[in-house]
Amino acid sequence: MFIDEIKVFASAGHGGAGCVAFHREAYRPKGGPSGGNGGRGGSVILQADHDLNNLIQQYYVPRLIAEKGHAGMGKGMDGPAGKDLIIKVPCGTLVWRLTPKVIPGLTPGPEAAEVDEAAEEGEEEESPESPIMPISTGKRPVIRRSGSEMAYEINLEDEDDAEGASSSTRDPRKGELVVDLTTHGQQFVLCQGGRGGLGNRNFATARRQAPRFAQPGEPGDEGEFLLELRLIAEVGLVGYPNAGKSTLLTAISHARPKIAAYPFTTLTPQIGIVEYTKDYRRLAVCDVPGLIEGAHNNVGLGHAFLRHIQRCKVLVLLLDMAGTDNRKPWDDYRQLLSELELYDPALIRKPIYVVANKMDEPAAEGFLKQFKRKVPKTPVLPIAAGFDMGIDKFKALIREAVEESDAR
Ligand SMILES: Nc1nc2c(ncn2[C@@H]2O[C@H](COP(=O)(O)OP(=O)(O)OP(=O)(O)O)[C@@H](O)[C@H]2O)c(=O)[nH]1
Ligand SMILES: [Mg+2]
Repeated sequence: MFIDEIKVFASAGHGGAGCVAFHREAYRPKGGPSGGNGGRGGSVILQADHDLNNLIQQYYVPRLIAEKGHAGMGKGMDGPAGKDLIIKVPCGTLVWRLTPKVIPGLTPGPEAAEVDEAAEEGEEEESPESPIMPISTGKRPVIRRSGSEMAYEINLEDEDDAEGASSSTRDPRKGELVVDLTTHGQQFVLCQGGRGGLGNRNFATARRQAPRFAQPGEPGDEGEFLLELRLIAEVGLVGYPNAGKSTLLTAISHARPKIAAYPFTTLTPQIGIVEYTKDYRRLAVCDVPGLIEGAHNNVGLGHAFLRHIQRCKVLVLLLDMAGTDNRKPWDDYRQLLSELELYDPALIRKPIYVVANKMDEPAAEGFLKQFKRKVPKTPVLPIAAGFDMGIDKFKALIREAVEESDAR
């Protein structure tokens, strides 16, 4: 099973409570407060790993719950911290936050109402109808005080502007983009564990030598997230089913996807690594399942897998030049471009190279001539992936294209 999108619930550990204890020992009467601090709760941490290519682990375990911190103990012993939960995800995983983050103190609640009342009492000049502190204009300080209370001034109009600017990090369906894990070993703290509470020995003063209270621990962060995998490859192979994409991937790399003479043989994206023996350069090539007309309306396998070519630097449109099943290569070409554009207009702004496959078939030459006439000014590389014809030229083409796009 290939899973490239999965919703998870993550919850970091609650901090352990501080302890109320008093020291007891022979010949030390009234030994004083000795309650230890609670340990901090474990965090939920995501770590990118290049050995994985799939979010299948999160499909089976979608609740990521880190350990709680342990409570403090007597004799001044602090509670152990909860273990962090490290979750390995494939490189190329995007994390979207589905539920808005709750920031304690900033979320309106009963405490906020109390603050307003205090503000009213402190400032007599304020009108009784408006419990809200008057906002300043222009470039006054953004931190405002009223008695001992302090408030941040937030200009909501500015916030709206900022949201508009960061629209690429927001998606109405997926929420807010929090991180893109691309390099092996990269870590991201998805949910921070709660702080442990202080034990009563921290509150002893000269006037209050036997405090009978301690802090409770703080709750850890939690929320629902969407993990989305977008494979990382330099070159993306796009084409109609049966065009020979898997055959081409087999010819240029050690990948061994299934090849057969029926459409939709490949059901999940496949990655192959092309090696250049001269200078050990390596390129990752991604073969996505075939696209057909109407894919944007979920015909065939739909657009589901096109996200995996969104990170590609170069796209290769592979056309079946033999016109198998009475298809016309020029129609396929236009249809593929329109399907790519319907999915994401940014895809057709990438460098796109056209490769004509199955040139060993007798009909292919004629079709190629017609194609060049119907789609002028588009260079076409003729190959026959099944017979290793033109493979070296293809490898050189994709390398040059990737280097060109890197230089840009
Ligand atoms: N004559 C000829 N047949 C080829 C060539 N390349 C691939 N084929 C045949 O075309 C058929 C489809 O090849 P695949 O590589 O499975 O095609 P695909 O594009 O991966 O197809 P899907 O996975 O279904 O999207 C197979 O029967 C191959 O043997 C070629 O260069 N010449
Ligand atoms: Mg295939």
